[in-house]
Amino acid sequence: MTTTTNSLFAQYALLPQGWTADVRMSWDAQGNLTAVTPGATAQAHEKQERLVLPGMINLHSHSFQRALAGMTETAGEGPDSFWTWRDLMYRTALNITPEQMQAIAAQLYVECLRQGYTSVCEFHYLHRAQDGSFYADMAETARRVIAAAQASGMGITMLPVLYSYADFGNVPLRHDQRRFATDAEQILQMVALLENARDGQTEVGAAPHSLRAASTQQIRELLAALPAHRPVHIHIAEQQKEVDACLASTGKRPVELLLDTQQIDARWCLVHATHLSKAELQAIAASGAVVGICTTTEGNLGDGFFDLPDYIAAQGRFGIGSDSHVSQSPIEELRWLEYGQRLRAQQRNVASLPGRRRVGDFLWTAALAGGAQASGRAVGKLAVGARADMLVLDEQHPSLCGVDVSDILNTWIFTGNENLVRDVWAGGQLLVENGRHRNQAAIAGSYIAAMTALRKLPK
Ligand code: NGQ
Ligand code: ZN
Repeated sequence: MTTTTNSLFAQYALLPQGWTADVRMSWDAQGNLTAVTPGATAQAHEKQERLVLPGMINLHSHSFQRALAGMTETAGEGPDSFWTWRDLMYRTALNITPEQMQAIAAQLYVECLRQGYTSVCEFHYLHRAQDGSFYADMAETARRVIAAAQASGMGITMLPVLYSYADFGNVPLRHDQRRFATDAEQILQMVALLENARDGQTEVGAAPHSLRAASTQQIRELLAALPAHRPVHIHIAEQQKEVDACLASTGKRPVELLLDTQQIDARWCLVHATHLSKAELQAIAASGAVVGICTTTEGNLGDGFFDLPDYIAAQGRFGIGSDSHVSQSPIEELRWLEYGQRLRAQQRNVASLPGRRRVGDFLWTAALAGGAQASGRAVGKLAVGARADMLVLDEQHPSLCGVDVSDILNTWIFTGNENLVRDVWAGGQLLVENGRHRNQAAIAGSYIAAMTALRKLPK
């Protein structure tokens, strides 16, 4: 097999040890970095950039919900809540065809790539047809979402979701949850069906939806047969009502119950984990699991604040996700993560530790590490063996022009609303150049057609 080598020279690259001068990155035909060499000399023939950093991981996405963004912001009879939003979300979920799912996901991934995400973890639970039966291929819709990732160039961790119950105590699913219905064996079948989709850009894990939707026994069954090292994600403790229902049904809080009944370790991503006792927070940090914080969606749905200061002090790992896609920007996610904490504590510069005082750098690098771990893929760092996932910032933009490299992340994350990502590489492919994605027109065309059809349906 012939291996072509590609390379990029960066005047400054964000390496694991920090911003580093004169770095040449080379990668092979599979899109994996084969050399990362600081202190190099640029060659006349090679592509040269000023500011290069690893692409961000979006560790929690329900791509179909992109179709709903902006459509749930009108007050009902009230009071509106996460639960009333969920009813509206289910209505959209019931209407979407597999083709539309693919078109919507591709558009979302293009938007995310252009803003600096190069990987996504897709928490995928829309498995069945509108009538509640499986498609001829049980993994039909998961394949559609993977196809969307491929068309956009986004790296993906597909997480087929185990979803059996409507609430604690094995309450049967509601009629409007029929497209989600799966048991552990069916999820394992899907994982097996998707085995041949796995490559450098695609991984497959699994996700019990929540302790509301999957029983302790089912989660054990799933974990016992899932191939080792595959990521496992779960929604947990996102709403106070969920904590109360869990206590009423089991006598334990959700995270407490999870920790008591499953082996929680570094393969796990606990999505939201908003409502934690001090002991639960310490236990998650000690477990090595990643918390998936989805600030813009948590804000949109009124979930509450994650206790970031105590978690950071306990060396807890976290990453970010855009979840319902009210935002496709990692900058907005990280900015509001920090701002939420400032508003809550009436303090400044919360996301920091001794020796890691630059808040923007702390947030970006912590979210890279946590996101990479949650994705189960070799991403999130410019190092040999990792994917060649790189962002080039627009160093000519007035916000960044002349800014010392050590202030770049703070400036980017806390200044203005223009997109400062100029070029994006994922798996060694140049996908976004001068802000434009190479397939954006065709993908937007399919998205608009899908949305036009969906909007014509009776509400
Ligand atoms: C989510 N909502 O998708 O992450 C959940 C919905 C459900 C948030 N709290 C979970 N962001 O479908 O019940
Ligand atoms: Zn979610």
